[in-house]
Amino acid sequence: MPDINNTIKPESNQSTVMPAPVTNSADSGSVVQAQEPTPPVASAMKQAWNDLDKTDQIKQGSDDLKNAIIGIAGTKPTKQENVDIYAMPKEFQKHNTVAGSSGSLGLIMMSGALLLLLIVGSGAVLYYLKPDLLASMTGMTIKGTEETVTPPVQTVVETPVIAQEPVVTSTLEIATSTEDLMASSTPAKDVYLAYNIELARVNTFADYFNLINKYGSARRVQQIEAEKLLADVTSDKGMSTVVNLKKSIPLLDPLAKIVDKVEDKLASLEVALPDNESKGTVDMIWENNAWKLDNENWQLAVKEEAVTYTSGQDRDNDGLSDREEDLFASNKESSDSDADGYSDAVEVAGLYDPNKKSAKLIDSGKFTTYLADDGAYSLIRSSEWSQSKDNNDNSVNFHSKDDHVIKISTILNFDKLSLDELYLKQLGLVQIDSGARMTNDTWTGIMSPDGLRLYLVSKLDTSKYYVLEYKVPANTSVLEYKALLGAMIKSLVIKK
Ligand SMILES: [Ca+2]
Ligand SMILES: [Ca+2]
Repeated sequence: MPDINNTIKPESNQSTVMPAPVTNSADSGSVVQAQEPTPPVASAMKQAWNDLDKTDQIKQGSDDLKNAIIGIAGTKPTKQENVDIYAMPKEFQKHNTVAGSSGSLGLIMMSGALLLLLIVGSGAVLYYLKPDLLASMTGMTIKGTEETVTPPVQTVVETPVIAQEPVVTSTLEIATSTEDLMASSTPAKDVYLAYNIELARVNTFADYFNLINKYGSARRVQQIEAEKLLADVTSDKGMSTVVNLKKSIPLLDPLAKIVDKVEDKLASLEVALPDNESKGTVDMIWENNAWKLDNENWQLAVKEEAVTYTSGQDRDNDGLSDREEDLFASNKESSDSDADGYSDAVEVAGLYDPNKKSAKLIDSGKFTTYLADDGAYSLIRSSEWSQSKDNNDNSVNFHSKDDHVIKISTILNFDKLSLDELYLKQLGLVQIDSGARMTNDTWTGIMSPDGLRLYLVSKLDTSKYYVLEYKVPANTSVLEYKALLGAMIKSLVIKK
């Protein structure tokens, strides 16, 4: 028998007869309540009813239940399809309860499903559209986004390495590295060219002094300051010193080949002039973050007029040309004019008068002593010759009537070169012929290979040097006054 005390919820979704709730206290005391069932519950009850019909075991129970219902209702429900009264067995009540609560549960589940869908959907959208955002939100690496996300991340990481690191290091090196400073500063070669050009514009010693202060190394500046004290720069001498200097340094042009070798803080410039004969070595030194001129040596091609010099006519063949015999008033027809046993040439070379025994040439009346303005030197000169000073190269020139010139120049030895160095430098030679050396009580000198130019320095003062040279007129190659040159050299006395 089914427990009539159970609460029965008659199904009535489709019923036209709805039994009112009845309390059968006399019979069973149970309360049968007919409630309006929710559609899913009705469906479940209907299924349960059908199941009751199908199951033999509970068939009887169900009939009893039907009868009980009929008893309660007073009428037997017509067995129409329209009237269905369902009672739920106890075991189904639970289901019913569950089923009844399944309304809110389903809502919760549906909401949960919607939420899940929303989350998944959002995730999917983010996954495809904003993977990096998703990754940052989740803190996870999104597979499939690695290829697209990682490269930008690497770029961000590498960019500072590639773009910033060199900038940082080079900036530091610019501030600290001598090499970089050298690289970014005016090259030694260009500094020298700038100096060289400005040198061409120098006209006074003051100009040159300023030029050296601008381009010279500390050593060179110190040197020029000493030279400034040494030389009377307001005099013609200071002026001629500069001119002489300018003569000894060629003006370079773009054709000059300059090879610079930089080692540490020294730059050596090897300069070759277009004539392929003159060349120079310039030493530049790195000081105060710039290239400074420290030294320069020029070997200018000596204009060797491919002239073969010949001696002047010497009728008596005594070593004095006929024109020299005229100067000395000696006998052109006799090699020993005074018949003292010494030839005229030997006497002149020894500064003796060839016309008078044991007489000095200086006492012959034909010669006088020339004393330099500053008293630095003295030598004999023919009274017959004219004399001129050339302030351009600080020289004194003695001119014959036939335009031969013997000149003596005073040159400051800027670089404090030895006589040998000076000689080699000036003549562009690599060695000195032993026979070229000459000496005197007051000086030492070296004669040029052609015998026409003597370089000499004082035994007392090497801050300057002298050049005594014989210049023949351009229109001749005859050496008319070679013996006279020898006499003048012999007479030269450097007093300082
Ligand atoms: Ca002669
Ligand atoms: Ca004689």
